[in-house]
Amino acid sequence: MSTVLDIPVSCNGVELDASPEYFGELRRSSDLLGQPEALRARMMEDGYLYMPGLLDREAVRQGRLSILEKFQAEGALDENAPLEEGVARADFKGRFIPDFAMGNPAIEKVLYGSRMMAFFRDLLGAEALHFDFTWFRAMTHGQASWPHCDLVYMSRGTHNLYTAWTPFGDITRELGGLMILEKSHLKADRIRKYLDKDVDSYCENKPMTQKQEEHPDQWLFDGILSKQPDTLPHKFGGRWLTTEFSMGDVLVFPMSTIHGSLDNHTNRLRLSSDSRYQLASEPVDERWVGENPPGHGPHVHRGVIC
Ligand SMILES: O=C(O)CCC(=O)C(=O)O
Ligand SMILES: [Fe+2]
Repeated sequence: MSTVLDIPVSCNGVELDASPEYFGELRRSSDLLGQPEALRARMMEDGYLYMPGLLDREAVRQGRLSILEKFQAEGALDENAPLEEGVARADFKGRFIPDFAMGNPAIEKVLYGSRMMAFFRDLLGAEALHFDFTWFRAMTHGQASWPHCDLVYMSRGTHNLYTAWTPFGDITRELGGLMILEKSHLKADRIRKYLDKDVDSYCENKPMTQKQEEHPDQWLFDGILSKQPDTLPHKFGGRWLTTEFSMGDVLVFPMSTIHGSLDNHTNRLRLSSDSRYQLASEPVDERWVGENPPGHGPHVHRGVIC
């Protein structure tokens, strides 16, 4: 069986085995809020912390509306549906929209406001800082993220770094949402070669591939761990874990946890962000901080000896 309530469980069209040995629910850790030791222990044990209701739901809703208003202004939404539902026009294709999120007070209040920063101060044990770059995604029908670890995109500062994945809408199973490969943070040795990569680095001592020579402006490596998400539970021995997320929830995980997302099977936008937090005292990956974070691309490419 690969369906739950008749909704296919899939990632970029690849069906996942939804039987209980291979697919399950994220564990909720909101009962540990305000207990830093217990939060750290749970993070070490599970490789993630799912914190339902950590954020103010109304503030998240205001953030959602601010994004939907921008889509409405560009004519991306179905005018016959209420704005809040975020129904996309049939010809609209979702995309990565950091430009809608950065400098947007309604979004930054949620992601970098007191609740989130206090949570990371507790988890990290001292003053936290956040990256200035905000990853924000509007996913439409059939769009999802392939399995990966975040380290390959942001390893140039401390590796004691966390991602917060924040839904900006109630994300039912048919809208997709994030999934985590159970206990994958404990299997880092098995993917060491992958984790040591940096999507903006190239091998100085190896000839460029023809593709790289033809498209020097493109990514050298896309950071994807696997395009066979269905095989990973068998290969690593853990289930894919997800849940039905609500506005106000946050899912936090470290750089070595394997994760991806499920397909959106609706005509509504799946809105979510990923933001990053670390100790203020530790080195920062320069690509993601400053007034105009440089981000990925040829301007930050580095030659390394492979
Ligand atoms: O929302 C997604 O599809 C992917 C998010 C992700 O990879 C992350 O939060 O690190
Ligand atoms: Fe990620």
